[in-house]
Amino acid sequence: MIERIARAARAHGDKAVVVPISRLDDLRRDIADLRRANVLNDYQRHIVERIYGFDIPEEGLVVRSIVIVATPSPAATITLAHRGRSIPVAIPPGYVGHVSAPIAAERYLNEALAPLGYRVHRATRLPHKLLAVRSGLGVYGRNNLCYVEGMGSLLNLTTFFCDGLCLEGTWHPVRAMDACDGCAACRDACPTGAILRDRFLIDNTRCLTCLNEAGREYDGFSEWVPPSAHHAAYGCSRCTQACPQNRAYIGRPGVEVTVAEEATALFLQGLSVDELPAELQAKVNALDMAGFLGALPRNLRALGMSVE
Ligand code: B12
Ligand code: SF4
Ligand code: SF4
Repeated sequence: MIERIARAARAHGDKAVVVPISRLDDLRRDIADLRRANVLNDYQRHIVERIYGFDIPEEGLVVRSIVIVATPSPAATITLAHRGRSIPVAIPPGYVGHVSAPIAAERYLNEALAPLGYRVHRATRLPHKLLAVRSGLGVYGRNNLCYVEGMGSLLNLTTFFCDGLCLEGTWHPVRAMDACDGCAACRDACPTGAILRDRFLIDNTRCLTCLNEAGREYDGFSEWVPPSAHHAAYGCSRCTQACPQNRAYIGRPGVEVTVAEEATALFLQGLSVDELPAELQAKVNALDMAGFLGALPRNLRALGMSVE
């Protein structure tokens, strides 16, 4: 089963590993240790207490293993026509495919496992990076992202519960890349000082992405965010781009989408995907950006574009 899963993932350009469900207890212990160490800020506490969830689905699947899949996520550019100019706006790696890749992976895994009588179900609330690192699929970088061989950190992670039995599943130490020793490229590049000198965990409340993924309920940015920090439709690519371990993957052909003047005006109004014309909906869906349309007016304003 393990080889079948790995092969199916490889055939789709992904990487996958499997661990026994008993590892869930080890994960819980990791998180409990982290909480006890008293190193989490309020947002990190919120993530480990409210976003993470370790419950096994009670119906439909006798869960025996966990499958972790890494899918490359390229950068994208959306070129917006605005006041007679064409303005290329970046969508950093990590967004394209964040909706479509898990759906594709669920489909190909279920197809590959069907002859064995096994299935997978999305496990959306597990700590993805920790699981990827513990399973040996990746390692942490100093920027707190997960690095997978052949992808750098330009990827999405998806986790699944599976009813197939996995007895092996090696468990690795929580470790950072050797390349991080003596390197500070990501910290130097971080526009908001989120990557700290004195501890490994970033200050995620200072991460630009935390601020610019927010929807229309947040109208502006705090005064401590330098205007020069803004460089993308949403998210941030500075620590990813600066990392020498990503050099081989940065600049690979990404997704390119162009948007006409009237459509740019609709983005600047912050309309939801259902309110957009069909042709624009298709472009939004190709970039998996439907969840971030509410963030666009504020973020595009920060890049110098405006409705008036
Ligand atoms: C909440 C969240 C955010 C928040 C908070 C991010 C954060 N770092 O906490 C915000 C909105 C800021 C965010 C931003 C981004 N995110 Co995000 N995010 C998540 C989410 C939902 C949870 C992250 C999390 O668990 N944080 C809590 C902390 C406590 O966990 P941790 O970062 O793993 O920290 C561990 C280590 O620090 C370790 N540790 C502690 N001390 C030490 C010491 C040493 C030496 C070592 C080695 C380890 C170590 O212990 C901690 C717990 O295990 C995950 C999806 C998921 N469900 O897991 C996606 C996820 C992590 N995000 C993802 C992405 C792509 C991004 C962005 C790159 C998007 C972008 N382009 O802007 C940025 C990157 C920011 C960054 N540098 O981390 C991807 C990561 C892909 C990858 N290569 O790792 C994920 C996995 C989503 C996905 N399904 O693919 N994100
Ligand atoms: S830039 Fe340097 S320190 Fe940061 S993640 Fe990459 S190798 Fe590690
Ligand atoms: S994503 Fe941007 S703001 Fe967040 S830690 Fe990386 S460089 Fe800093």
